[in-house]
Amino acid sequence: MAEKAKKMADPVEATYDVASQKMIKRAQELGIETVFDRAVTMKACNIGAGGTCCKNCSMGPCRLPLPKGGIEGKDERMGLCGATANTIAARNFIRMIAGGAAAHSDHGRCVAEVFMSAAKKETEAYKIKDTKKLLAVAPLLGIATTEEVEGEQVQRNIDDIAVETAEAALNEWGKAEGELLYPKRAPEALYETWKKNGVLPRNIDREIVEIMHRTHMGVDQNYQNLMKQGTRAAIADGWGGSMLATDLQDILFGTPYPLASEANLGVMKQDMVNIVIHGHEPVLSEVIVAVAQTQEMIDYAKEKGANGIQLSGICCTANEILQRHGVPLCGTFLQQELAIITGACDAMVVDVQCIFQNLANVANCFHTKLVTTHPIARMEQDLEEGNVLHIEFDEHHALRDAKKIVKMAIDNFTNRRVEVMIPEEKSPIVAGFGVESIEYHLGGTFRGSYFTLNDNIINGRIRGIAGVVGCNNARTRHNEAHLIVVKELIKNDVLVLTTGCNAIACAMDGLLTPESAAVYCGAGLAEVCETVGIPPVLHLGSCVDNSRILLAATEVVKAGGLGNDIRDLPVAGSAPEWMSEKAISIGQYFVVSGVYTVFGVTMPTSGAPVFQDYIFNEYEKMYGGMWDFEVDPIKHAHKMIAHIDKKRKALGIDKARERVLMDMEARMAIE
Ligand code: SF4
Ligand code: MSK
Repeated sequence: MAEKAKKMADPVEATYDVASQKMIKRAQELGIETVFDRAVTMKACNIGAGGTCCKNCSMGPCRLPLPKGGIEGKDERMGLCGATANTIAARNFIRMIAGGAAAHSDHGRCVAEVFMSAAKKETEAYKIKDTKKLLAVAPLLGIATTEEVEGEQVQRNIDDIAVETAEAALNEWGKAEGELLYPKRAPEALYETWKKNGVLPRNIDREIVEIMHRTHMGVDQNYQNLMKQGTRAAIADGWGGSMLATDLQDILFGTPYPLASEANLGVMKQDMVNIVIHGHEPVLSEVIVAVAQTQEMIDYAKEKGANGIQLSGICCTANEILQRHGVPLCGTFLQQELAIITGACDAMVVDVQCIFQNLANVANCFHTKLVTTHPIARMEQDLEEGNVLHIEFDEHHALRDAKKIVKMAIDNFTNRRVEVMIPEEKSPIVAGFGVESIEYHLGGTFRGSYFTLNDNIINGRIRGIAGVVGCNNARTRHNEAHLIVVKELIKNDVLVLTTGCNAIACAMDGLLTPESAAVYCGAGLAEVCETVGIPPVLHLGSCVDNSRILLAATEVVKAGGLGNDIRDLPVAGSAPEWMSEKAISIGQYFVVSGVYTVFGVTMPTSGAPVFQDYIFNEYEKMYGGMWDFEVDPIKHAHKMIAHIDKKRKALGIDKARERVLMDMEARMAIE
């Protein structure tokens, strides 16, 4: 009997991006299966997607499907132990927060440890680069930057400040007493809201561990109480682990400043050694960037017949090395397999998070060396002979590790065995914005303040600000929702701040250029962007850099004229194609910081309507922000715009938006 042909993805239905369509087709021609094909052949479970499948003990899994036609009267669904749909969904939801907060925060801890080595001068690979930022951050962790000498305040020794800052930062993960320090950076009203609701985090690790305890079989069975703990852990992520990661990375590697680069698979070069860096923690990739730029390595690449070394990145490590060094973006989360399928990837170096295990299978179809580098993120295959190998990174010999990896990639250049096919698509971009550079660029006449940004919001040129972030999800067309949501927002004069894979999607589509303002923006936003020369979509970095969005919102509050708290601002959040537990943690800290936040794809609360109503509606009274869910990207954007308009109305600045273009006759009538 003839074997039934395996179902494969339709490349055009699978992705909005033309380069990716070409590469999916290429993979299918070569008989290599990708995530896009598996998404067609493997269906997701609706009960799990709705949040009501519990497997927290071995009497389960207990699956509680939502009855057709919804719940009428009392919801009598329960698991064997009696756990209700609300309890199960809330437990699952906060376990996702724990996973996300742990990932971001452990990333932060790793950076803090490297920071400590650098401060103590135990490593030659890392040095404190941004002392100005060190002096700004140290007092936030309780470290004095000046001392009295002969009756005068003078700056303390910078090395002492660095070591004490590292100690204080590391203490935030496990201190025995008190509360996390960074939430005090939030607007005072927000800090008081957290205090009133009893959700101020004690330390980062404790809040994550407590989630695992509370959600163990037979512990916390009250969805509101469970969410209280989820909130503590989410704040410990956004205003703790992630914010520390961002700050310490800026001090160690430099605070990003706008720079030009390119994005999409077309940044790879046939005649060069291609090293693709993928993951989240930039500690090793920072050194790889430095080593790959040395004359010694460039000469070695030339000796092997290449014209040089082309670095590029996938996912958030990509965003990190882009924003500090201008290294081009190779692609988003869903393009990781495709980068290898070009046949030109001589080495892919991965660290932690968002790395497909299938990369090993794809790499073994080519000459590509797939290098795992992190002790906590290994692959089954990196123990075997073959293309997948483990070179464990350690900050004390980071230079040696980076050289070994770069040299190995160069040696591999001559081993390419499949015809190279790199799609030509790529877009120019301007990336690397942050709290500091927004202040500078939108400072207008009064450089170095947020007043001009606020002024443009008040006068209605800028209708509001949206944070659009998050992943790709193979259950939905790659990049489509990202781009429709963002374009609809900027068309309606909403300035977009972006991170993660949304930032890469926008980059690939040309939205990160100042020129895109004239093409896509409403008249007000276009005018602002053209005047100051910024894109309407500002790249703020990686997933941990969502903390930059929180701090930018705090600066807007401080600048005045738009209320006393983030909840008063005309702002909204969105993750149109989310997939990661980290996205749920980010969503939760956006929401409890006062930001209305809409998710696309699926919502892991939809199977428990009472619990969902709690975080979609009741939350607004408690925190000012609330969750929402909308798959249709146009409706998704308009829900955000409606919220922005609601806030403008509450602030009494809704009239300013109704700007009328007057002709001479009308002007004379006024005079
Ligand atoms: Fe089922 Fe309760 Fe065990 Fe969950 S904890 S699997 S609902 S018996
Ligand atoms: S990389 S977490 S797929 S944004 Fe940060 Fe992209 Fe989401 Fe990973």
